[in-house]
Amino acid sequence: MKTIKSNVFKCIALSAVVLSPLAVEAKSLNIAFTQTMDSQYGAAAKAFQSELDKRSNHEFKVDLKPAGALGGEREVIESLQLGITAMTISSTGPLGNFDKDVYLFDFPYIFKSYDHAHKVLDSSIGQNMLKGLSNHGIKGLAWGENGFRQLTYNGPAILKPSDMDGNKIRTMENKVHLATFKSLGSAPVPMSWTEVFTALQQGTIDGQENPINLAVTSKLYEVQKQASMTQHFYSPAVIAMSQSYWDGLSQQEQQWVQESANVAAKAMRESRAKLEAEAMTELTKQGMTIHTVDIEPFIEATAPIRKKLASDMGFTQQLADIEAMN
Ligand code: EAX
Repeated sequence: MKTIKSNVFKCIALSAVVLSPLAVEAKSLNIAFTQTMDSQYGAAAKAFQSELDKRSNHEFKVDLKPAGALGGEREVIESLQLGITAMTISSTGPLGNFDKDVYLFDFPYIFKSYDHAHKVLDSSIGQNMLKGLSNHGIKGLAWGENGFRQLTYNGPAILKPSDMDGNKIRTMENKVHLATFKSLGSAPVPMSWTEVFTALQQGTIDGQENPINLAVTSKLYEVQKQASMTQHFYSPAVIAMSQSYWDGLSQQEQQWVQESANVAAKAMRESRAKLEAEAMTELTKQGMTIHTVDIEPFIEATAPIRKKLASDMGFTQQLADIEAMN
């Protein structure tokens, strides 16, 4: 009886396959990110979604998971490595914990402008960095953009490095960032972005640092009175896929994904530029005071830690190469 039954099932299953050769099952794909839909992350995710839909003739069902719906950046990267989440758009914040080569881009004041950063990311330095992620279960597709990071905080104005003294600033879970803030006398508190708003609201930290437009899209003006435009780190964003998900795609599908990621990276840079240009006016309107600061003293104050970390981590030559590309 059992055999007859299972043979019947086999027959039904087989005929379903034989009878519907044209029905290609849509591949579902989640893109996780911690920022909102109206940020540059949302712009990149939407661009990827529509581009892939177009190129693959609806073969992929792309779901956007904004605002930390699938966890913080560190958790999502782990989830990519395990093949649970297919894709992410993430800052490099926690990435150095998985591939220490990426720390190179997290050094303070190594990129002089957006043009300089783009030149480096689009050169063999940036492209080899993406390739290297494959050794860690992550397929690096393209460099999008988070932006230059600025301080937002409550308390006395920060206009020069010594004003940072004792400030409890949230940093990303990144040892280069932590060391930089400590060297300036600040008391950095590393945490996932998903916990930052509540920590600011409860006053367990005084401030945070991120591209200024994220203070608009994440409504940080509700809990922060001031901002200082210190531009201390340039923050790239990686558009990345789970290596095992990537390996399971056909060559044609991989090409569609890669091309769509390139379009998304471009959209992300454009969106960042637009949102950043509007941010100061919007934040002032929301009652924040924005200080433009002389960054030279900050560049000088971070010179010793830049030098020390570069030599400890073996990046002295790479930093010189980056500087020469300005
Ligand atoms: O990736 O954690 C952070 O501060 C990041 O810059 C932000 O969530 C975007």
